Amino acid sequence: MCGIVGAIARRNVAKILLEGLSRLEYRGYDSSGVAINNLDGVSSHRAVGKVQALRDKFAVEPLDGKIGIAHTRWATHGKPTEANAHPHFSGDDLALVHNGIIENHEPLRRELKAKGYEFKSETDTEVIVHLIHDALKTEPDLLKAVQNTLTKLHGAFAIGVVKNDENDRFIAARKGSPLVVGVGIEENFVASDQLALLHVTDQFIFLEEGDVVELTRDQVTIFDDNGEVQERPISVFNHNVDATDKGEFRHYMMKEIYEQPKVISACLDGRISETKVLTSCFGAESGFLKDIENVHIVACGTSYHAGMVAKYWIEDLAGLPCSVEVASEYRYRKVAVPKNTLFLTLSQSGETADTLAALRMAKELGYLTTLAICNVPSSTLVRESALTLLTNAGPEIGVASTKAFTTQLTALLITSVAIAVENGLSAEKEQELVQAMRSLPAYVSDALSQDAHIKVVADRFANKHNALFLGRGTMFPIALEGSLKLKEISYIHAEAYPAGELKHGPLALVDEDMPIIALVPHNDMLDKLKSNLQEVAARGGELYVFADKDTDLNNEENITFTEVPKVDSILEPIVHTIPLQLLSYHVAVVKGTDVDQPRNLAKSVTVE
Ligand code: HGA
Repeated sequence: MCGIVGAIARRNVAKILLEGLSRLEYRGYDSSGVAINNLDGVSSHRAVGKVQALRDKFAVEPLDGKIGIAHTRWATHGKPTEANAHPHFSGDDLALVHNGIIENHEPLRRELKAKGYEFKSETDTEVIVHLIHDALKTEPDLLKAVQNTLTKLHGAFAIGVVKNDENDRFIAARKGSPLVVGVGIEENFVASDQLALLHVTDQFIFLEEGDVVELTRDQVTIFDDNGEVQERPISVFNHNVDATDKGEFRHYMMKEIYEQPKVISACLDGRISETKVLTSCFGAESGFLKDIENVHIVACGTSYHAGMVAKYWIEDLAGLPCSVEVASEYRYRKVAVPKNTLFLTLSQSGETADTLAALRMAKELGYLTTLAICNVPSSTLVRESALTLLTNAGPEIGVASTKAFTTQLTALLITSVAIAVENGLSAEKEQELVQAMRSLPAYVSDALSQDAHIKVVADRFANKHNALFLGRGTMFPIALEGSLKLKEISYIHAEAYPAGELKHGPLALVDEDMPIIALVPHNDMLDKLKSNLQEVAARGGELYVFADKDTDLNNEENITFTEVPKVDSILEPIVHTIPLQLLSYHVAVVKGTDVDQPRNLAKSVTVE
């Protein structure tokens, strides 16, 4: 979602802010803006479109100053226009950037209008800056005026505030949206994500819910939501994982697809031996595994699809009931929690607003414990969960998730086997599964070798408006994920169905124009799926089959066949994901869409 950067230094901060925005652009990219405080007051540039449009304005009219705030927007309230772009002002001297949603903005707007404030935008954000301005009339200290204002806001926010006569500090705060402080030498920063600041520092402080922070050049003072000063630890970023460079690849998405053998290895590393899952990977408290009687998995989007695969694994291997639910539904209903239920969340960023809200709700509901499978060690989800299994995928910049998904699946497989071991899985079966996992990176590499063939296949999708994905068993969630990927980046309408559901409705859609993408597992579902394919072929549907060659589907007429390596069936959902990622990628490239930053989407969904 939106990205915020703020800086105070002894040098001009304009370049620092613009570079920070470019690094944050994956979060939101409909408009951007910067406000810089210098001795003449606060001046600003805002522009619709990508950060380059803002850079173009700086090229014509540079801004120069030693304190500034900046923002890249993913609109929630009001169209992506220049008037709605942040920073927002109250008068000429007070400017603010905001990530989040102010839920009570309507009554606040009415109150402020009654006091004579004029609104220049349609955003919920603008109320905050006028409220601070109003508070300053009775409380001239900017820090206190901000603290007083925040008590009036309902919803989620991370903010940065500058004022023209404040030449030695700026204020930032967070509640419900992420914000990190970057600590430099005689300069300090804030940002929505530490990636935005890696060009200026590697020392970070992760703010807690409700924190307000005063940043001067030499000091960072953090106040909790009771106004008490708090010391928070500084973490040092490991530069080996700064992957904000595309390398030889044309898009981040392709780079991230090709990183999968390496990051799946990193995810397995230290979590399995030659024969066993090493339960120490869940932390000192791995004793919880033997008490689990149920599992509830809650996630959003691609992570939800990973959770759906895990349901098959957990029920099959451990024989325990497992339910999977999207977080935006879970958080707003009354949930019945059976005794000894593990609450498991999945999120790439660990900042997904709905998943965090679900976790906070679950913590009140008497679960056995909470486990987060997440890619970002410093994220709120990790900090607020009792246990964590990191996916170790490294930064994922492409909006369409690829390596985060396959490493989530890998982490879920480790978790499923660990739970199963406590529920009667034999040592031989555990060893067999662990051996299969050890070969996973090599199979994923093999799957990537179909890239050139898939590129040719993708050409045939360029003029399609619809596509239907079919799978059975663990391949059904992979079909869902494949169709989501195609929708997200190529804007082709795609649906996914369990293949057995075909004749209960979707078969009506099948004609010569409809490509059907079938994921064929090589297990006891094979013959059933072959029958489903016959049903499609009989109606003239164009069949694209992804299967291993021993399925004997490669020589069938009317089938475009893509070979997937033959693997142990437990690995099939992970290995079958690879060709679908490549297909979506190449279709998007043929169609000329913005692969890494598809329209209307943002990487880390930090608002509801
Ligand atoms: N509500 C504000 C900020 C949106 C946001 O944080 N998106 O991620 C707006 O619409 O400008």
